[in-house]
Amino acid sequence: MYTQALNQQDGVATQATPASEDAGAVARFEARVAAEDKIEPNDWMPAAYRRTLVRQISQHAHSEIIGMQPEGNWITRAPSLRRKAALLAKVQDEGGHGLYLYAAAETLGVSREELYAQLLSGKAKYSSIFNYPTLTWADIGAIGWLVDGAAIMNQIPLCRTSYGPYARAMIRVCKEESFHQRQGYEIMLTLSRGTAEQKAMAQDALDRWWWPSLMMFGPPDGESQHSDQSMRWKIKRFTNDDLRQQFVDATVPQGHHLGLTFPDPELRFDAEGGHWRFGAIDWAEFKAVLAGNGPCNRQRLKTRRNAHESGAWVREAALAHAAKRRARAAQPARAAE
Ligand code: BYC
Repeated sequence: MYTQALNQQDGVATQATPASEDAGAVARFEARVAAEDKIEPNDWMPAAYRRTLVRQISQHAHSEIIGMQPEGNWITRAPSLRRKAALLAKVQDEGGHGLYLYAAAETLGVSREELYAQLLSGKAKYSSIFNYPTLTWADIGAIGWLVDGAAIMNQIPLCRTSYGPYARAMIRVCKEESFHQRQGYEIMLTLSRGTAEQKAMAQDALDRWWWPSLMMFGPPDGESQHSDQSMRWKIKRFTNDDLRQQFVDATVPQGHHLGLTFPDPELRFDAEGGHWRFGAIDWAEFKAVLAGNGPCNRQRLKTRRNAHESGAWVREAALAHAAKRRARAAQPARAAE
């Protein structure tokens, strides 16, 4: 049996390397993964598998929570009651996704407080895409269409990821993301078929969100430090470049249907390969955003920290309420003594 003790490594709580991580245990684990068995919280798993899952699931949870901000920015300015209701529901869904994912990470033995502390201190990563500003209403359409579209492309395969709680959380998340993608595309369709000014607004949003959306899939395969191992463990089911290409192939015809132009002069259909080929991604920009120097990194963290601090009374009240209920539940037992 492995020990439940957790230690600190790379800023992430990890299981101490257990004495029993012998070749036999590892081989049995690998055979289960190869047989598409789901690994469950109480099953034996290599410490590095646990660490990788905590890293990926918690970064994913942080992305959902930080991802509420760019769109939350437009709730009070949505152009109609219908748009406002849909956007409000979408932003609430993102909060819910964050909660499922934190709960999935907790099954690996890490506490939610620890994960929040990593986010608030700036130590933990979250998706690069949420460090860009939402300047116009069309950005809400572009986020739904492109950002949620990219998220679905990445997350549908995660419904088959080898860790059971993560895979199950992804099933519901993907259903909701698919609604988000459609509401975004419908905003883009309405704007593209509207006045010249509205169409120009949709084009401008596509121009600004296209390249950052492609960066969401992570560095090119040759530079992806975790992909090989994560693919072997069936945590990831496709590489970053494969998913990026699938996204481009699915999205370019949708953009053409809108009558919009992609901000990539090298974009062309390769009839032989059956793929849309695209130009070079600016990886220097991606690295700058990851290093904390994107247009909104500081603002996003500041807003999250403020929300955490100003929500302290809610957490205290919930704890006090739970303590009161526990005390009340214990009373009849004491009276009977
Ligand atoms: N942004 O070895 P790699 C959403 C990091 S939003 C920031 O390829 P891996 C939503 C990576 O963490 C999407 N960091 O890593 C939609 C690693 O750094 P560390 C959130 C990135 O893990 C609408 C380093 O670069 N989705 O759902 O094998 C509204 C090397 O990369 C990014 C998920 O999180 C990036 N774009 O592959 C609201 C999906 N890309 O950890 C919310 C689950 C890479 O060594 N995650 N990095 O310091 C995944 O599928 C994988 O973690 C990734 C990266 C494909 C993202």
